[in-house]
Amino acid sequence: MLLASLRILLVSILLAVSAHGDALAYFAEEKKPNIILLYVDDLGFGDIGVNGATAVKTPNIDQLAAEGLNFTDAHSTAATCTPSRYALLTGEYGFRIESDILEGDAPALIKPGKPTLPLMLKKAGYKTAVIGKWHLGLGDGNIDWNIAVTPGPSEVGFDYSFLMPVTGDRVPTVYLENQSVVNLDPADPIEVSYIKKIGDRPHGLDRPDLLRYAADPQHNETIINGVARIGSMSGGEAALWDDEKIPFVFTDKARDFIKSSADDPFFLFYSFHDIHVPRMPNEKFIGMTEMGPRGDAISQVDWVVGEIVDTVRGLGIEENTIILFTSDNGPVLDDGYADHAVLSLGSHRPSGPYRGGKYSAFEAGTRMPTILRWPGSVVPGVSDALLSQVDLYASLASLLDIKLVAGEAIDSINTLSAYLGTSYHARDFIIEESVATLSIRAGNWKYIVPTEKARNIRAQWVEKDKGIEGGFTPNSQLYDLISDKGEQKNVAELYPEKVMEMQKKITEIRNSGFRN
Ligand code: NG6
Ligand code: CA
Repeated sequence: MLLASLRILLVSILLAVSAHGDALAYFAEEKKPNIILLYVDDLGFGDIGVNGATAVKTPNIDQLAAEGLNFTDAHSTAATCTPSRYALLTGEYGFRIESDILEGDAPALIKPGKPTLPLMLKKAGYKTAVIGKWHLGLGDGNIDWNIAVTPGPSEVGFDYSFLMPVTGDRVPTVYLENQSVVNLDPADPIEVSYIKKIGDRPHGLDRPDLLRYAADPQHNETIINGVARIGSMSGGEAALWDDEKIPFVFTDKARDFIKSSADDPFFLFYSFHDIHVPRMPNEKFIGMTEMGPRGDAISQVDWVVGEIVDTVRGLGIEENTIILFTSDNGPVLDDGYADHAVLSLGSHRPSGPYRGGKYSAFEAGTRMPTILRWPGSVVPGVSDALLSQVDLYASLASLLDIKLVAGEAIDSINTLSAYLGTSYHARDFIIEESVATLSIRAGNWKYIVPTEKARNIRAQWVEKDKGIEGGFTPNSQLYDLISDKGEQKNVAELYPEKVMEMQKKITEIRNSGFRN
């Protein structure tokens, strides 16, 4: 206990004296901390107990918050998966490469040679792994799923990978271990097409009678395990995953990796498939909430968190392990499948007090549940620092005394002291990407860049088909989050100078990056 307090004091002093929150020489003698990033898919700010969830209990996540720092204004970079993950791993916003939600056969988005977070950590001596959903593209544009798929995680810095290649609602529905399909029978090769129907598996459009959940027109191709997916897939019968076992499979792999790495510093990017669609929680969790599959999938996430924490505790490496829990984008209800997510919400608000959700330009698109736990080094509490996931790169580099080179992670700023809670100030500005436009936060001001709805197909799709408040309008929108957390009152006309200032700042950032 005393040792732990001394450690916290030491970390605080080192952060305070180093001019820019730079290197902790401290680690020269101490062991570098392990880093576990628990990255949930589509989990909303209000979906965890500690942030006010009412219809689902998340005891393990709440415990993590009780023993760590709970952030109330921490953001993913985007309101969808691919650009959020791209920014997290490269320290560069997705809009710079116009990244969008990728199809299941899309080529690798992070090109070999690009500086990445795992490569930076490898320079500091870390063993690195990604386990879970990838959705960052694989291969070079013409994937043969029957041989090792490259480039992929190993080409961008992961020593070990165990992947769901895209999303649960896209084919191929198979795991890849170190970039090769697990359990592939060479006599039953896999083929995938996003253009035409291939093979004998029925498609949802033709056989709605075979479906567990009714699906929208995009989720109406290959039926696997009673669920119609996006894309057509033939072959690979022995390799198909079992949706109800995905979290167990990922967690077993994570346990193995943690155990076999306990003597090295390691980085584990644990990328959940939950609570993305199709939501098919294991029977162990069915009925744990009255919210249906979406709520039960949150219980399943909470269970995984407990398992990972127990593994770390069991190995006696708790005080040397940073656990960062967060999500890639805001919440969504029926996202293609009628899985009753809309019903039985009661007083539960997936977006918490914020407006919008996944895809949206409003706050709930990117304001993520975020908890950092590092026993003995980080004082438990609540932080309202304006934090962005894009800064994890430069912040961890600073923690480990790795100097970033010119052109590396150009949007990533060292906000380590805010991550570790020795300061409650992180960013003056952050950018939030949605599917149709960019927003900028300057302290508590929020500005949404006007967008021509009619010209943007995805924006139309979100607002019309999904019924999600996108916030995409042809007019400037300015909100004062101090008096108007829920972004209800557009004050752009009252503060034309603020609007101009925000527009200018966005242009500046677009042209040069945050760190220049
Ligand atoms: C969309 C899918 C949606 C989801 C999303 C990706 C349709 C109509 N919807 O294109 O179901 O898969 O992509 O979600 O096709 S994300 O969290 O990975 O960004
Ligand atoms: Ca997501």
